[in-house]
Order: sequence, then C-alpha cells, then structure tokens
Amino acid sequence: MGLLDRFRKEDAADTDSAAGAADAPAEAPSTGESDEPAKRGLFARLRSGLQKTSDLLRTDVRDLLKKEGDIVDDAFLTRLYAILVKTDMGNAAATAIRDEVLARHRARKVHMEEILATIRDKFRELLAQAPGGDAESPLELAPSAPTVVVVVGVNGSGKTTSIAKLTNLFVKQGKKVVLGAGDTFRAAAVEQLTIWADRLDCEIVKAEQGSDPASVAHRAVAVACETGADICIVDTAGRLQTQSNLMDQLTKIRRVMSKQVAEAPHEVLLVLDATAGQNAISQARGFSDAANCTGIILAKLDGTAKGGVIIPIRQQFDLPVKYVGLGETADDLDVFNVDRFLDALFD
Ligand SMILES: Nc1nc2c(ncn2[C@@H]2O[C@H](COP(=O)(O)OP(=O)(O)O)[C@@H](O)[C@H]2O)c(=O)[nH]1
Ligand SMILES: [Mg+2]
Repeated sequence: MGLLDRFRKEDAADTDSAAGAADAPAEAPSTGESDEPAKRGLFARLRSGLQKTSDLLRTDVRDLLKKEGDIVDDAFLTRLYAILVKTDMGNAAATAIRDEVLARHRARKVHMEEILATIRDKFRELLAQAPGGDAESPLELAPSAPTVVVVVGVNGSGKTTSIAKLTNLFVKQGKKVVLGAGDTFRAAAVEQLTIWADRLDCEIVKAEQGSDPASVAHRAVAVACETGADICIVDTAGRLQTQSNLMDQLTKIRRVMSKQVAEAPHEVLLVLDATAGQNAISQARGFSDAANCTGIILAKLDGTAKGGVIIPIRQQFDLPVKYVGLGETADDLDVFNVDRFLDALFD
C-alpha cells in the first residue's frame, strides 16, 4: 500500500466526527515538579510504557530456557529469533541479534541473564543514534529567537498531542511558545490544538477550516517574532486530497517561514506511531524525504508490545529519535536516550 492509498484509507475511516471529542486532551498537565522527581517520574513512565515489550522479551526468553540453563543450539536460536521478531524489530535486527548470541554462546550452557545481556548489547549497537555517539538530541534553541518547529506525519500518528507535550516542556522551562494550527484540513484538528493552547496557557494562531496553512504558518512566525516568543511550533495536516498537494503544502510552509526567519524552520519533526507496525512506518518515509525532517518523535510507545520497532526506525530513517511519547497527557514525553531506553526495557 502506497502513501496515497493510506491517506485514502484514513479518509474513509477517520471522519471529523471521529476526531473532535475523542481527540480532546485527556487531562490537564501537571506543573511545578522540580527537575529530579520529574526525571524519576519520566523514567517510571518510560518503564511502564515499555512494559509490554519488556515482558515479551523477558517472559519469552525465560520460557525458552530451563531453570538450570540451556545449550545454545539450532533449535534454541530458531525459537529466540521468533521471540525477537515479535517485538517488531524486523528480520534484519533479529538475525543480527541471533547471530550475536550464536557467536558469544555457541554450544555453551547459558542462563537467561546472559542471553538478555547479549540481546541488550546488540540492541544498543543497532540503535546507536549517530556516528559520533549517542548523545540525546532534544530541540536546541536557535541563537536568536524564535526557534521555529514544524511537526509532520501521517494523520493520527500523534502530531497534535506531541505538540502539546513539547509546549508543556518548554512552558515549564519558562519559555514562551506560540502555536500555529496549520492542520486546517479538519476543523477538529484546530479545535484540539486550541484546547491544548488554553490549558497550557500559550498563544495560538489559527484560521478557518480549509484556509491556507502557509498563511497560518506565516502569521504564527510573525506573532512569535512580534511578541518575543522563544519557540513557534506549527501543526500540519497528515493528509490532503493527494500526496502531491500535501508535499506542496509542506514546501510552501517552509518557504514562507524562511522568508521571515532565515534559518526557519529550525526543526521539522516527524511523528511516528509506534503501534502502527513496521510497514506503516516505512510509508512515512515519503514524509521525511519530502519535508526535510530533522528528527523523530516516536509516539504511543506505551500502547505496544512492539517497541522493538525503534530499531528499523533508526535504520530506515537517517534521523535521530529526539523524543518518545508515552501516553496521552502533556507530561507523557521523554527526551530519547539510548541507555535510559535500554534500562527501561531490560532492567
Ligand atoms: N497512548 C498514547 N496515545 C497517544 C500518544 N500520542 C497521541 N496519542 C493519541 O493518539 C490519537 C491521535 O493523536 P493526535 O495527536 O490527534 O494525532 P494527529 O492526527 O497526528 O495530530 C489521540 O487519541 C491521542 O490522544 C501517546 O504517546 N500514547
Ligand atoms: Mg492533529
């Protein structure tokens, strides 16, 4: 199924009435946590978000082995491979991990923790963020404000919610945020972002349904400049009548922004739905190629036992995963960090 087919399918499935109330924010964001408890709270969220994937790995690998350990032979490796594939990490990653287990433990008696340690090491290698290291790469503010961010992705992937989460993050840091409701394709999308803007107490620029999103983007950047805002985040449509319309729209949004602020947009974040399955995620490549994305927000990790999908995402998109989404509230966002991710998954 091509990207366009996917849009058509969503068109049929996703009417505005299905959006609206169902898309409304689940609860008001909490504020006022000091940094440390907030970090601990986030790790707990990450751990519970990855629980299903973690259970799948631990329980299945435990079941694979006898209590007194087991010999790594062909039958063992075949069953291990089947477990790995269930996390949606893809055949290539599962093969690489299986081969690593074979190389390290061939014909030896092993225990569960040794196998998990090997899986973890290889997982880490496959996830490595950048040639230079695994540094977290959250949004960096431009030397002169405003930093302009565009958020793109397939409809329903979690764009608007992720914008609310980013806004919450910046508002908590005392930053001033202006939002642009650039998904003018659906009235409900504008309403949804407006509700978040009210809750998070930030300014929003919007327009009638069907109006030109580039004009919304233009005004949002203008308001951010005029009001001395630190960050301007612009929402976009996940689908239009045709894929080329959509890509043209993204190009136009970029163009109007760069006319106002030379380096803008500083970031174009691609939101991917971790529950969507590997094929759906591969289709989002159309977006990343056309929109010149700079990073990924992997949303809905909390809803899936297929958190292994982060490996093919890292490998198919040459983009850092910047944030992970762990729920529907404004607090449910964590800066992606490889080691924290692995701790949550394996410890
Ligand atoms: N469990 C969970 N749900 C999410 C997450 N992010 C978004 N959602 C939900 O996914 C649905 C679609 O999200 P939305 O932000 O409207 O997607 P958009 O169409 O890309 O803007 C909404 O019901 C959100 O509450 C997440 O990280 N975890
Ligand atoms: Mg939206």
